[in-house]
Amino acid sequence: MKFAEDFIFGGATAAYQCEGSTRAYGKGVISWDEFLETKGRFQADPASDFYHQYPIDLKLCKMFGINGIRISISWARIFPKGSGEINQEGIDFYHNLFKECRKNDVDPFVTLHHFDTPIGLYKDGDFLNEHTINAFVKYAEFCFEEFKDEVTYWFTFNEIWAVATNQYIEGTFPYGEKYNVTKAFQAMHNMMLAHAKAVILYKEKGYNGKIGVVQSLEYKYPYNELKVEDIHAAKNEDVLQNQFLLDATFLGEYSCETLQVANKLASLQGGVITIKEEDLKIMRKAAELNDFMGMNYYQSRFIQAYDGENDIFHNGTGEKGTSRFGLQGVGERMEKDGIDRTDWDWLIHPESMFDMLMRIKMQYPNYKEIYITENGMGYKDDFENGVIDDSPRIDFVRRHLHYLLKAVEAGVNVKGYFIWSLMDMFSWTNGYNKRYGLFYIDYETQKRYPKASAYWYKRISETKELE
Ligand code: BGP
Repeated sequence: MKFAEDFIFGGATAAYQCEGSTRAYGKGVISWDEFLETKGRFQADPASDFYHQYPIDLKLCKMFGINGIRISISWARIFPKGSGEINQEGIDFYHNLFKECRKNDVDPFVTLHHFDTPIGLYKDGDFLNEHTINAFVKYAEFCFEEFKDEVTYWFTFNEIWAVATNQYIEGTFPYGEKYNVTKAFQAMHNMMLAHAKAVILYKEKGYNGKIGVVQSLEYKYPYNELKVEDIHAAKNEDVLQNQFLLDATFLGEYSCETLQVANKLASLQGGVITIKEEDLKIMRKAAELNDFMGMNYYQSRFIQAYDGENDIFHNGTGEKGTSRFGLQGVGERMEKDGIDRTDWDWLIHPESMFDMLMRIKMQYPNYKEIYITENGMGYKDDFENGVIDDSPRIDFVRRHLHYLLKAVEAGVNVKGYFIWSLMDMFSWTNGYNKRYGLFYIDYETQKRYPKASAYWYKRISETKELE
């Protein structure tokens, strides 16, 4: 099993997590700035100081065989208030960044929204407010035109599910709201509508590149596959995280089964999801125009039926065994014998990535291309005189790449893999002790050090063979 000659061996980043300079160079305030300040645990400054260090990071890409980089544009660097006046300094920054990508033969895969809504729009309801949808489409339109000669691969959103669940169910993203399943569904639908509008606009203007969306998927298995209640619970979670968004992406509408489960879960809380026929018309059109889907894949879940009180605790420190997830009427996430976890309780279950890729091929045969746009392992790296032996991460990535190749062999069109993350960076709900990078960052000096995984990744990219 070998990787195709044109396979992308990428590294992923996101503006707010790596750029730093969050209140500098004309950038507007975003939802996270105030949220993190209120929490007082950590800030996104200077993070990996990518705003200044990007020439070094791109040089490292070239040296280490990394031929693709996921970058997100910070909406508030372009439109400090979300719409209206532009910030030329921000625009110039991204022009320079894309130039540097070309110089190093690294293809930029660019996301327009990676969790960072400008504060004014956020305060007015974020994507639950139609105004944000319209502002997003205008921002997208501006970027498509401004960067048309530099960017070939566009993603509208990063992880619509993560936005919805963390803002409205788990409470770990701003607004910090919990257990509101209806708002989560509504936000997902509205963001998919915004995505659809941006896709149609991109295609109607006849630009030369490709466009899609990044979804975060997790295979949901019943904890006890012989128990009908657990099978239902796994289905609930699957619709909530996967199927609702996959339907929206590839069908542009929701299947009967999807709607039945979604409406049932919303109605348990007395809520109603509003989906208009005119929205579906737009979404159906976009579903045909999408060029690819980005799939972020980290773990699977084993779910059992749950009727207890809502009880979610997020392990944001790396104290293994502290997370809990029980959502009344939906399900409870369980550990599973024989399946190891990271210190943040993420199940290490690479074969589930194969199951998910196969499921997409079977259930949505009109999908065109898939990129694994994030996969990687959060780990407390040891730094010993400049040497970072991160063998558990190598093992994690190797096993996932193995199942990726198996899926390709079984006929799934996977065009590339972006490790999360290119270098260590700020983690939204964990701060800085959860490292993911191929390159270690000493946050005091901002010096970069290749980890063992970087050397390993370079060999795979050069030989196209999995060791
Ligand atoms: C994804 C996000 C990334 C990144 C990654 C790791 O959900 O798209 O931005 O943060 O997960 O997650 P975490 O930092 O919470 O460990």
